[in-house]
Amino acid sequence: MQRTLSIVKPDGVDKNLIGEVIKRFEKAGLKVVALKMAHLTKKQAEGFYAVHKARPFFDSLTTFMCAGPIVPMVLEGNDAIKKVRDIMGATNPKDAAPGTIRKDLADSIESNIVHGSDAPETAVFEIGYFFNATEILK
Ligand code: IDP
Ligand code: MG
Repeated sequence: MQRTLSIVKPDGVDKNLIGEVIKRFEKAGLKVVALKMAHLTKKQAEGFYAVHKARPFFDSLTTFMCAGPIVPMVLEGNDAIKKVRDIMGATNPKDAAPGTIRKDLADSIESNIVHGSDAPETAVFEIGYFFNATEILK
């Protein structure tokens, strides 16, 4: 069993795709064990994406991530981190495989609908960024 953090990004919420994203995760056998809606400040978005601080797209990405509400969630299941990444597709929708969220629904490399943790250590940090232990189902 593994846990990972996913987020429906502001573009996904704006396009009424919260249900569509969750449906794809649930269909793959992943369990939603925590879920909320949030609207990040610029500082909070910068803290979440701190690993990308040196990247040229950091300011644009963090501005985008606080432009509207988001839906962070914790997903649990076998190999959850990889499963979520596979369902999301490549960062750039142009490179994403058919049938993935980003290929089917995303507009651009930045506005790509969904986030998913990329490793066990990042999952722990990212889950803790949004949820207390008491907010996650046992
Ligand atoms: P990931 O979300 O597929 O893990 P990362 O490389 O971790 O991709 O980048 C985090 C987020 O930053 C991406 O999901 C996307 O929103 C944005 N991003 C990544 N690369 C670029 C870029 O080259 N231009 C603009 N935004 C980018
Ligand atoms: Mg990433």
